[in-house]
Amino acid sequence: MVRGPRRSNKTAPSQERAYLVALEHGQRGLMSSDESLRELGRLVRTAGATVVGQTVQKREHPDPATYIGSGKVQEVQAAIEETDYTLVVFDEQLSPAQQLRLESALKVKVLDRSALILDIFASRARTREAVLQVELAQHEYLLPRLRGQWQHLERLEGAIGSRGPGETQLETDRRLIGLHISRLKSQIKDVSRQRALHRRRRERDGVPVIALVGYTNAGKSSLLRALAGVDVFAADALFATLDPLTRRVSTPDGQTFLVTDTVGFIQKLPTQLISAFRATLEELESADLLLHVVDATSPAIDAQYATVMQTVQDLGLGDKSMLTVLNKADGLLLPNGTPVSSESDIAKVDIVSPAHDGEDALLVSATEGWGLDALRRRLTLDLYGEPDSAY
Ligand SMILES: Nc1nc2c(ncn2[C@@H]2O[C@H](COP(=O)(O)OP(=O)(O)OP(=O)(O)O)[C@@H](O)[C@H]2O)c(=O)[nH]1
Ligand SMILES: [Mg+2]
Repeated sequence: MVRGPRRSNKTAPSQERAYLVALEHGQRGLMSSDESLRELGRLVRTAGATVVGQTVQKREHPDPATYIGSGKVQEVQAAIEETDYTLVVFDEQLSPAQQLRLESALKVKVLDRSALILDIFASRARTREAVLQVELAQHEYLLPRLRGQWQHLERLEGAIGSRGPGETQLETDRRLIGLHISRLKSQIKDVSRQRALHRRRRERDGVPVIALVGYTNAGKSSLLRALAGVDVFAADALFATLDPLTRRVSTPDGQTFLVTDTVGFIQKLPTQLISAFRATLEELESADLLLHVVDATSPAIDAQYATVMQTVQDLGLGDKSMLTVLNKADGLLLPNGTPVSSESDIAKVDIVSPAHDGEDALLVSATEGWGLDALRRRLTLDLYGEPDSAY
């Protein structure tokens, strides 16, 4: 169920009908607006709504007032006739003022990509740490948008109860949220301290740590499952994994690594989420190696690869050693056009992408178990510096 920044959607229908809006402007992102819209559609479906229509606006710059311009707003307004949408989702972060204006023009809930991602994260959070982090991100998102929350009260000017002693309801609310944010931050700090203790204990064990990074849905959890031979939740949904999970992986000659699975990345990831997830992402900081899992079958492979590389940079992890694996090799085609159908086929695949810069990237299929011996061999070599004699 899609929950907006406003909490009071008591009358929400059982399945929301979402209309998607993207803007193609001078400042192009890593993905084309079509690819980005397709991704937004998957996010919407992951959040439990149906996509009933979409539109792309072309403008040199986003309109400061309505993001897409008033003419386009009218067009979106008219689309309700045909599509009966209950919700409009914008493919980028809207300013609080834009969101408010769009909501009053369109008379339905307006969400942006950030709110949608926050919603999915909220429904996925399981551990105390993830719950705290998502709650922090939601409050930070909500804070500058509070005006909309209390609009109905402002309209009832003078109504009893709409003013606190010496301050407006809005100010009281901002202050409460501010307090809650600092409380959440200190709770997260506690969890983070415990995590650091676990990490130090692991470091004392001297077992090298590999952290899986990659675009959401690339197959990180599936790869961990394949490597560790244990049950790890993997699903064809965006952000299936939120909580870091570490498993021991052994090679046939008894070498071991710890492999940590974490939250996936996505383009236009809300800044609140990146900072809120710092505690989780600290797992990446202590890793000896980042194993970058790429979905080799994705039509947006280059943009996804670039997004992950950029996010790794933004997190200050640019200096870490990284090994790239191109996953889902079973879904690729050979140069002669026939599908890859066995492990030995993967050596013949020809991939032209920055994700595959020749010598380094390894092709694997996590679900078929292909290429895993080569991967284990390579990891042993990188982390223990000697060939694994068992192979
Ligand atoms: N065909 C094929 N599908 C795969 C492979 N690896 C993973 N998948 C599928 O891709 C989807 C996503 O896999 P996950 O392992 O959940 O991906 P993830 O990177 O952990 O995703 P998030 O946790 O959402 O970031 C699932 O439906 C998997 O079954 C593979 O090698 N081949
Ligand atoms: Mg996962």
